[in-house]
This record gives sequence, C-alpha cells and structure tokens, in this order.
Amino acid sequence: MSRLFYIEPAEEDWEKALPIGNGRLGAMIYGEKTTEHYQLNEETVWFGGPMNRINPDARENLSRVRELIFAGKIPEAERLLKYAFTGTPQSERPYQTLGDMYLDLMDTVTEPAEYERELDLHKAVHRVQVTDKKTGITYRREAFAAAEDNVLVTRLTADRERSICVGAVIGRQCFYDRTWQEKDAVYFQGNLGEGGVGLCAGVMVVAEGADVQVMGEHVIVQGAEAATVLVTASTTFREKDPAAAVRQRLQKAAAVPYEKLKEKHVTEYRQWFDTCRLELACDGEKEHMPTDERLRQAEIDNGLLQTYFDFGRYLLISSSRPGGLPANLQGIWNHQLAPPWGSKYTININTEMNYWPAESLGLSACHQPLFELLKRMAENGEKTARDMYGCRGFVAHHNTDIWGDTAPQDMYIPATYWVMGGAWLCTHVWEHYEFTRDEKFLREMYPVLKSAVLFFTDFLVEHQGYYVTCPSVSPENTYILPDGTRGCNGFGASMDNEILRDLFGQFLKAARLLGETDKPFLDKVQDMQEKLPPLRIGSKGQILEWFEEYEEAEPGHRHISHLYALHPSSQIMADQTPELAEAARVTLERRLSHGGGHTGWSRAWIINMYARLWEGEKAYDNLIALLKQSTLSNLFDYHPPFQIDGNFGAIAAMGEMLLQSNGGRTVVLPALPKAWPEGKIYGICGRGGLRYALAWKDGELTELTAEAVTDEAHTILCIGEEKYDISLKKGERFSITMPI
Ligand code: FUC
Repeated sequence: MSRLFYIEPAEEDWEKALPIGNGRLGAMIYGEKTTEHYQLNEETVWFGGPMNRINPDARENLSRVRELIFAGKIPEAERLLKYAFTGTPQSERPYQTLGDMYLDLMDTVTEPAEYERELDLHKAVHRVQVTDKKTGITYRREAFAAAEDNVLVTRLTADRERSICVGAVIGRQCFYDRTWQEKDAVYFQGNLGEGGVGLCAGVMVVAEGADVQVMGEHVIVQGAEAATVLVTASTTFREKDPAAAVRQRLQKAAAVPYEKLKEKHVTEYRQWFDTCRLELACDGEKEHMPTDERLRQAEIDNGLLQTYFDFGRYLLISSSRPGGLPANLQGIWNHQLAPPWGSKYTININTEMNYWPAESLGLSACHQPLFELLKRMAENGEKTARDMYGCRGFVAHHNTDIWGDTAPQDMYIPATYWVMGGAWLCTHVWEHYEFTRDEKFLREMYPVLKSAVLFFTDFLVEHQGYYVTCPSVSPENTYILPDGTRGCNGFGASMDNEILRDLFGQFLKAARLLGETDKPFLDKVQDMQEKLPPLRIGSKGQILEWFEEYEEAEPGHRHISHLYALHPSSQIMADQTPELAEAARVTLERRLSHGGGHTGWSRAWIINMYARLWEGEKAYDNLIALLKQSTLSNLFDYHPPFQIDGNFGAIAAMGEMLLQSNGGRTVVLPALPKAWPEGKIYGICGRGGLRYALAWKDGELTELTAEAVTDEAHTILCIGEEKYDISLKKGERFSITMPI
C-alpha cells in the first residue's frame, strides 16, 4: 500500500495536515487526538468578480516605449511601462479559503494513547485512529472526498458500542452573512465582495443508534454506534442557487449507506489512479516508518520516492478534474483569505508546470480544465490585445484568474510586462494532441491557437533582420548594461523566441492537418518563424538569456527561462543538438553554482532539464535535494510557502528519467540513476499516442510493451543503439523482451 503515515497529529499546523479533494471540494485534515479540524476549500471561492483592468494609457505609449528600449534608455522605458502598462487596478483577486469544520468529540478521548493517521493513496482515504487510555476504547475516523456525489465524507466509529459522540460545526471566521439550521444540518451563506460570487456551505450528520440534534450552530450526536459527517459547498460561479444545491447534495448523500458511498468513491478514484504505476526496488521495512521520519533520514529511500510519485498523481487527480477549474498555485488547498500571490494562476512557469505530468503519467483528462480556462482567456485577451497594443488576436500576461483575466498583474518590473502567457499555454494544446492524437479536440482549440498566433503577427517588430517581441522580459530576471544600469525589459528575450518558435510551428502543423485555407496567413507565419532570433551561445559557453549578452544581476536566479528550449520544449536535445545541449549544461551549472534551485518549483524544473540532458545522476541528486530542502513533512512542495508546482514538476521529471518521447522519437531509460537499479513502470505515456509498460534490472531494460491509444499511433523507439519504427492501430501492441 502506498501511503503517507504519521504517529503524531498536525497539532494545528496547517503544513502538517493532509489533503483530500475531488477536484472541486477539498479539505486539509489535521487528524487531532481529542478533537478534529478540517480546513475546507471549494475551487470557485475567489474574492470579487471579473474586472476590466486594462490601462487606458498603454496603447498610445507603446511606440514611445519601443523607441526608448531600442535606444537603450531602459530606466525611462521601464518608468513609462510602470505608469502606462500596469493594470488598473494592479491586481487580480485572490482564491480564498472556504472555511473550517471542527468536530467536538465531547471528551470521549481525554488521555490519548496509541495514535496514528494515514493517507491511503490507492483509495484516496484518510484515516485516524486513537485509543483513549482511560476507557481503552479505540476510535476511528475515515474520510474521503467523493467526486460523483461532490461531498466530503467522514465516518466515525469505535470498538465499543454506543461510544460515538460528536458536535460538528462549520464556519468562515467572521466572513459570512448568516447561518440556518435544519433537523440534522447547519448551513452558512456569504458573499465574496461587491460583484463577487455568493457562497453556501453545509454540514449534515447521519447517525446509527442515536438521534441527531441541532443546537445553535452545532449538529450533535451522543452515544451512537457510528456517525457519518457530510460537508459540501457551492457558489454562484457554477450554480444559481448555492443553498439549494448544497442541501440537495447533502440529502442525496445522506440517503446512501456509508459503505456504498465509500465503495463508489474508491471505484471512481481508482479509474484515475490505476492508470500509471511506478515500482522501484526498495526496502519494504521502511513502509512502517512514519513519512516525516523517512524524509529526515540521511538517505531518502526508494520507497519514499515511489510514495512521492503516487502522491503527486493523487494531488493532480484531487485538484484538477474535467468540468472543474485548473489546479492553482496550491491546487485547491489554501487556508488563507489573502494567500501568497493570491493562490492564483501564475502563467510564466507555475501553471504550466502543474500540467507537465498530466499527459505522460496517464492523467490526460486532468489537463482539460486548463483548456477551458484558456478559452475564457482567449476571449478576454482579444480586448487586451486591441486596447493595449492595437493588435488583433489575443494576448495574456503573467497571471490569470478563474474569469480568464489577461491584463498585466502587479507593478513588478521584472515580471509584469510580459506578453507570452497565452502563447505558452497554447503549446499545451499541441502537447495534448501529440499524446492523444485527438483531432476533434485540436479542431475545437484551433481558433484559440490561431488567435494567439495572430497577435504576434501584429505585435512583433523587425530588428536587425529578426522579428522580435518588444517590450520583453526574461521572467523575472535582471541584467546589467555595460554602464552599470540595471534593467529587466528589453526586446527579443530568448524565452520569447523559443515559445514563439513552438507556437508558430505547432500552429502550422495544426493548420495543415485541419485544412486551413488562408494561405497568405500561413506563409506569413512561416516567414516570421524563420526570422525569429536563433538560440545563441555566449562567451561563457552558456545559452544567451537575452537578445544581447548582458551581465546577469542574479546568476543564480530561480527562473531559468532561456532553457525552456531544453524543457519543456525540444529545441535543445541531448542527441540531436549536442552543442546546444552542452551550452544548456553550462547554463544549468552556472545557475546552480550561484545558488539556483532554491525554490521547490525551480529545483523541479532543474530535474527535468537534467533528465533531458540524459544526466541521470544529476537528475536524481536534484530530486533528493528537492525532497530534503523544499518538501514539507506532508510531502507538499515548499517554495516557501506551500506551492504545488514542485510536486507536479518533480513527478513529471521522474517520468522523463524513464522515458522521453520528444523530437519525433521515444528514448527508453534515458536518465536512469544508479540508485534505481531495478524497477517497473506501467502506463507511462508518450507522444505519438502510445502507452508503455517497462521493466529494468541491473540498470538495463528487461521488458517493454507499447500499446496504441489511437489509430494513428507512431514513434521511433530507441532502446540503446537499436531503433524500432512502430506504427500501430488502437489497442495493438509492440512487445520486446531483452536480451533480444
Ligand atoms: C513567480 C515566481 C515566484 C513564485 C510566484 C508564484 O512569480 O517567480 O517564485 O513562484 O510565481
């Protein structure tokens, strides 16, 4: 069994609580000994509503900004950007906690003795068990987030009859408007600011062997055989009448016996979880050691890495389901009203990283919420493109929210005036297509791709024979000009060119595939793609981060944006572009030797990059560093604070170490570290519409099966020096056992 396991409760420390979620509704369970606390979330609880934040002065100042930048007058350009391009208001609204549920256990446990809690990743069930020394009674609480019923379910039982006593209460600190009671339930209702969504949450208790009573804001049961506590919430973002929706959901779930609810939940969850499984040869004894202790051991054991992998997939399944919203900076788990960075969608790396494991690790459908959000962004972004830049098509800057806001966020010179957010997200459309070969999906998203491209055909300017972005930043880094001036904004930063090379290339492929008839437009895009500045190597042997070689103000900066070309893109490849790969290696080493990788997500990106360089040992060392330096005891990634991107980025990298399907070919075990001499992975997916199972021993592949998930599946499979050109129809398999 894969689980997170502890012998101490969270003791009111949120960073030690354990997450459950069904994509929409979530809780952090503290697992206390004498009482219980759940911090609750619902994914649409965002303060305020959509706003028009476009700075009305941007458009008329664009040409002046460009003049200043090309004249090297960076401080003046940045001052003008600050005044004329910053959003009005500067910030989007935050994602907020829904509230809390407390379970008063009425002093049934006063002298807690044996205690344990666990999060079972195979079933998505959280369990707490505590024995009271005085009475000798063992109490159990079992909880899960049911997806189909959209309720959080907690079951309380004991090993002595009529021992269950509980008083359940939910609330939202002082941020709600009213509560009301029914015979077995209590509800609260509130609003999220002027023009914002309305919300409602409710708790209902079902008891066996005792009556349920409501007193004030508590739902109470005394001396029952067992009790089931049900919680749900709704907002007007999705439902017209949240109170009616909450009531109906609770009543529906209450009518189903607990074991049935659980069985349905486990069956539904396993359809997701069981699609991919990693097994690393490991010492089974360690399974009995608490997770926090394992994390503190001098050597991280392979079993813990396997759990970390399972946990990452668990988190994606629990925070990003079709029909819902994408996973934000904290997935769905946020306990604050004003969380860091608004717990929003930061799209200059973080949101993209959240989705790196989706396709390769068998959770392609979890990617869908991102595309729904992208459609909303494309709609809003047309206005932003027109009103800020006088361009057609759509643009998005470095943040978005659930309404798909596209105006610049913050007044932060190194990040705010960056026009690549929509473009980067659009590359996910092509990635999804590459893995699934789902032409219907591609056709549906094609207008969004085209709109993103159209923006840049208007926005790019010619400079020294190239088409460049201007203004442009390399997120969120600063350079030093020869005269000592520091600047962030400029033109044609390398990452912009790299993203555009992908966007244009992918658009052209999609256009041909779908029969686009606008030939002049396609010719123009092709021409522009050819005239994007190429990747260049600088005087230190590094990949240049900006159009010109500047001194870097922070050589150990956490963003390594110019290596987008190495990962997630494939413009730099270990085997096909060795010189650039070497320069990428130099770039990474320089960053690391100056303290790079100090945030969780930055480290996770580095692991992916080393995997792509086929440096298994370095990828592994950085994975261990991530667990040792940037992982909380509940295995949440730590920026600080908790930020979920590192969890997702790291498990994607574990996949990349075992199989890489970029650049038209699939390489097996490209970056296998010595610490993983033996193992198996089932259900790892590759571009070209193939799903693989592979096993290795003594560091060598022993068995491989590739199965087509589509009729047009194709790849060139590289196993050591051997190459196999595989074309399969849906369901067909290619198998190989080594030695051949
Ligand atoms: C970007 C990063 C920060 C943080 C924030 C949410 O701005 O530079 O490190 O991850 O997003």
